Amino acid sequence: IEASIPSESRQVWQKFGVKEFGGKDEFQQEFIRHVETTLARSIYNCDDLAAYQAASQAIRDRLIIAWNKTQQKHTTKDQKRVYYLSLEFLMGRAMDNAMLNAGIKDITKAGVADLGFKIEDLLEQEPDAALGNGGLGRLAACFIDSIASTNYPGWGYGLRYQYGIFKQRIVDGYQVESPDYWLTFSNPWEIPRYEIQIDVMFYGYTRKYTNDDGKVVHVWEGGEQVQAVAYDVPVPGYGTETTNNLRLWASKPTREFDFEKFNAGDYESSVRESQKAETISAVLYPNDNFYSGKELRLKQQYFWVAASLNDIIRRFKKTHRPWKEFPDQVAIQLNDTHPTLAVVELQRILVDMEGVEWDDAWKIVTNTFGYTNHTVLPEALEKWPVPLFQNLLPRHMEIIYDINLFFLQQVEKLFPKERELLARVSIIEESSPQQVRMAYLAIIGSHKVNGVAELHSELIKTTIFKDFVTIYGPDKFMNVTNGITPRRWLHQANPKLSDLIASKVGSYDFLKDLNLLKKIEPFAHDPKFQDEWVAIKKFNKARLAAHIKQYNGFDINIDALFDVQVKRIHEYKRQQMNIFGVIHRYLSIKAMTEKEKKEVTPRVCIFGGKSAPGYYMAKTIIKLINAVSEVVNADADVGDLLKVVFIADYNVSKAEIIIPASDISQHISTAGTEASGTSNMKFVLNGGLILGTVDGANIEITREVGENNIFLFGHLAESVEDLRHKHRFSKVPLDPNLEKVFEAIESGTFGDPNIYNSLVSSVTGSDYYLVSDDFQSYLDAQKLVDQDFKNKDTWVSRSITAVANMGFFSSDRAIDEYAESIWNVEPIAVE
Ligand code: OAK
Repeated sequence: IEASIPSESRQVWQKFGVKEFGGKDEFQQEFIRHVETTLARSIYNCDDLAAYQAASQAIRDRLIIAWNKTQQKHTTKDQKRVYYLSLEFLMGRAMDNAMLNAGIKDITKAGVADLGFKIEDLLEQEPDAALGNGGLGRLAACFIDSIASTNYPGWGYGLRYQYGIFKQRIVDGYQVESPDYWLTFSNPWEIPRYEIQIDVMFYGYTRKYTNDDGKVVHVWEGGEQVQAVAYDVPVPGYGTETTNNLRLWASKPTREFDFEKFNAGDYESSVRESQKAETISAVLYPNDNFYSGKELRLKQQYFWVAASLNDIIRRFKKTHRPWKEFPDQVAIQLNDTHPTLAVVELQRILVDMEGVEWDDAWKIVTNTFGYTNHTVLPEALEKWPVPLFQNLLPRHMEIIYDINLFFLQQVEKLFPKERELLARVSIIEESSPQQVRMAYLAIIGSHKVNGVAELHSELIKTTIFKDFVTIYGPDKFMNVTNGITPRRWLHQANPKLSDLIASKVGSYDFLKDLNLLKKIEPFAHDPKFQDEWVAIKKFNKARLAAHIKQYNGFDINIDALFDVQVKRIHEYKRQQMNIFGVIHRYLSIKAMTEKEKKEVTPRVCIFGGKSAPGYYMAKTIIKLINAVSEVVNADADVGDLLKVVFIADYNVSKAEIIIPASDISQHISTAGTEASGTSNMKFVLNGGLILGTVDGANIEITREVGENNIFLFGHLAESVEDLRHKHRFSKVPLDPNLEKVFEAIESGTFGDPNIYNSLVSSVTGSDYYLVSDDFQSYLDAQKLVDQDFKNKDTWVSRSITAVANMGFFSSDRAIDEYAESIWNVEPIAVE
């Protein structure tokens, strides 16, 4: 296009090329221009919302300029790029992050202040982009921040849900969901690309014919068409010009509506088809670590995968390279099995549309993809019923059968006569109906498979994917321990701590090279540094207390120990064990003399998290927490010694307030169940200590910060199977302290005990999550926490030492590992 513009015109273009605003004045000019033109408002009706929108527009313009530069640079350099395919991106708010990463926070803050606004009030106007459930979606958000910040050419691809994760309210102690329509006031952080429209087909039938060259050609036709429209979200790197892209797809009908029906007066059915198309990207499925085999979900997956691959291939084709070079130009990472259809879709495009031979195509496919597993929980593993699959994607089903056939032939050659092995590793599970095992397809279609923490990566090799290690050898399987972005999770969430650290490190370079945190370790026992450290924690606790006052309506004592467990509610994460522990504490305090009470370490036990709407047990846990909160907080015998808080609607923005305020946070999953956890890293990075099981990344955190700076308890992963076996085949006596807790529940101390029957019997019965087995060890660890918290000096030095040793958990490090050992991509500097 540029070449078509005559050279004298090009000079005009260059003369007026848009520049990024420099200082405060230029920002203010842009701000006012957006108020008056983009928003069509004025000084007389510019409220906080309008001011937020105008400031966002000004900042977004800046990002777009950097985005354009970056894309031009990446196109001319023409190096290999990485594409991160994730059905979830749990981004949270964008404005503060954009200001920080672009290095314009001071300018904008001062700029809006002159115009009569407080930056904090404007930031509060932004709704969270909550396009994810929990760990997997938030990891994707941290990863794209790091890919940009470390200058890798990389895009995210996802879905533009109109409704993100539901909003949670607590009514009468129960979770009540309402829709999260986050796009009400338009979204300044996205750029609609109405010109990028991709047709996607579902249903239809297949046929084959032999062409003039005697080649068998497969055709898929006659299905329903929908259109994917691109929305681009700029992803600015921190301290670099690199601004990458997150491309989210929205579904649109191919025909607006059926005019014939419309003219015949059948208005309703004339728009029905268009409405059906739009539902594809309408809503995020609200399950975390759980598979529910709904057709619409499979539709979402194919819609997104087909649009993304089409886009990637279009970009590749512009370089006029032969197909065999595709994996030298393109790396695609599958964020769990949700995008696994991409493996099949690429094979289909190569073989059916581009005429590449099957074996050559398959080499291209497997060299392109990498697969990350995020869970070993059996209920989370995706398996699609063959009939449903076949109906929706008939050609893909055929290709899967062929992939499976060739794979099983290869296995048979390697391990002749091992019939059972063949059945075990087949992509098709021989159940009724048959099922497509997506994880197996992802392994077979990728050159690398990784877990997300050391223990987890070992577990997948020895349990769920054991046979594949036998077949492929161990080198295909590896570990990349998760990480978090220190920009959002330290500097943005805890600016005071970030400033204090910078005063000792000598700069903010630790936000790019987190290992520099080591430089604060010598100050762990420095009284002045300790005082400042303690004051910041206190400030953050007061900030959270104000939030709790506003939303829960009561005061908490900020000198008490803040004990926090915030994450999705799930039996494996064991919030039930936590609340049983709280009940135990309550009963103990009730039994104390006034003198004994003087020795108690006051605690505020803080919970937060959403339950999947259909997850009965998780909802019961929420109800119990709220019931206990009501009783305990109103009990004058207890006073300030114990308070219980449930913070409703836990999300990224609330995490940014809650995490910096914790003294202790709980990561207490049954050993072997939590793949990694990432909030554990966030809490320690903010100076809180962990009370946790020997699970997920807790293990590596312990190695980094030292055993003295973490409270570990509970059975190890290797004992879990035996313990479960015991529960199944004999009567294991209940832990005596837990028995007293259950007596209190059953006697009605926390309201109608029948509500909790199934929750209690899940423990008194098979106790699959080993709550009773770990309970004594949990209480012992809690006791140690109480004692150690009294010794302020050692507590704060442990907190400082822990932070100093968290460098490893930056997502920049994780991304470098992916780039080096899976993607083979190199960074590109953008001036
Ligand atoms: C969600 C849906 C399906 C499968 C897994 C998940 C998921 O969120 N897994 C979580 O991924 C995080 C990022 O790797 C881990 O830190 C969590 O431990 C894991 O539960």
